[in-house]
Amino acid sequence: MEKGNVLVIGNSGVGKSTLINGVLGNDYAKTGFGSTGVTDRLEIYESHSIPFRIIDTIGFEPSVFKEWKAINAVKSWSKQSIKEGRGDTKINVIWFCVEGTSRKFFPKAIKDVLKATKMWSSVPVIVVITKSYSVLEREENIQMVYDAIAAYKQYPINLKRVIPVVAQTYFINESTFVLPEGISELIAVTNELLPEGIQASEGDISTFQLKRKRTLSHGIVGVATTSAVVIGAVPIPFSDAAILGPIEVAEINAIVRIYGIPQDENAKQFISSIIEVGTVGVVAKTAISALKAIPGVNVGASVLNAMIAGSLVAAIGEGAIYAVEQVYTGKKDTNDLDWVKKVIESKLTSQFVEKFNDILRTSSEEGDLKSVAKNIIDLFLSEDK
Ligand SMILES: Nc1nc2c(ncn2[C@@H]2O[C@H](COP(=O)(O)OP(=O)(O)OP(=O)(O)O)[C@@H](O)[C@H]2O)c(=O)[nH]1
Ligand SMILES: [Mg+2]
Repeated sequence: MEKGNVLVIGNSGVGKSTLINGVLGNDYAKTGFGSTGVTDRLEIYESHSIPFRIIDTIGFEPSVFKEWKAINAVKSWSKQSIKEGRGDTKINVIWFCVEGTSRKFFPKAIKDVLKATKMWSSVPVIVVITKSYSVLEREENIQMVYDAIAAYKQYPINLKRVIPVVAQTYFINESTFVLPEGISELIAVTNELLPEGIQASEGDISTFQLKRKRTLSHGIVGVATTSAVVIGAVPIPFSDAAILGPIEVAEINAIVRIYGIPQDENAKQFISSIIEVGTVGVVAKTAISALKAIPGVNVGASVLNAMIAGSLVAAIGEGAIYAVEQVYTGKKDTNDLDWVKKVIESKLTSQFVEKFNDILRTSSEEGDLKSVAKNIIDLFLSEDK
């Protein structure tokens, strides 16, 4: 069975390392004595008796910089291990530590951690209230944690449990002390959550990767649109759509590469179907004639041509991203040529003319080409999908 990974985070000095010692039984983790024992990078602990690794992070200082240092350390750990051929370094459960003795700082501490861990939004989280020495305050502290988390809806987390813990005997005086508590509950709940956590991290990673690919593709379409605007502004005696062929070829090829679609014969056909619709296809030609015939246009002929060229390349790029994403996620296949043609054609029909009208309306008379390109990109690529 796959060994899970538990990420332990929380402000500096809340007791993360002490907690880990409490869980692992032996003195695996370094704990802080004064300023020298502060963990200054990731420490990863394993024990034969427990089916998960525990990752101790550096404390979250109030400075933004430190916050990112801890999270970046975790990210590069994951990346590095995947490169080395080990795929078992995703975060499966988070122990999010807040200090029971300073509960008035719960909201601030919780906000910082929520922000930093937003890339793991579906990973199960256990909030550990460390140093829960006061038995009387425990219930109230649990409620305060729930309230603080509920106040930050913009950073959703998969909160599963709040557990007050004393990791090490706490001496009030020679004869009065608080015994360790909550550790075995923490281990049991973590165990229970591991299967779900292993699935969740798969999901988070693929959503994250999909978003990255989409952002990169938007960048490609932006560049292609800008080139099309520049080319379109120069009067040329050829058919407008065909002149954009090379730009579209580069655009679609780049998108296909970003999504890692295998470059086989099917993919080549798939790409040429898209280009065909955008260059010599009837729908593209009809769209262009429609745009040229819009009455009462207050921009010059060359700016109008620039807008048409840019819009065409942006619309095709947007359609291509959608189509390629369907292939990437396994919903469609590159040999489904009729389908992909329809997708691209649909991007060039009524919606297209509508968007173009918006661009016309928002562009000023003198309309420099840069702002024309920017308007087009914003309009075609801004919708949330
Ligand atoms: N007695 C007792 N002391 C604790 C407990 N938890 C934390 N402490 C003390 O609190 C101090 C800080 O604990 P650490 O575990 O080093 O805190 P940390 O979160 O790892 O701190 P950084 O590594 O700086 O981020 C140490 O002096 C611990 O001994 C506990 O449950 N019982
Ligand atoms: Mg520590």
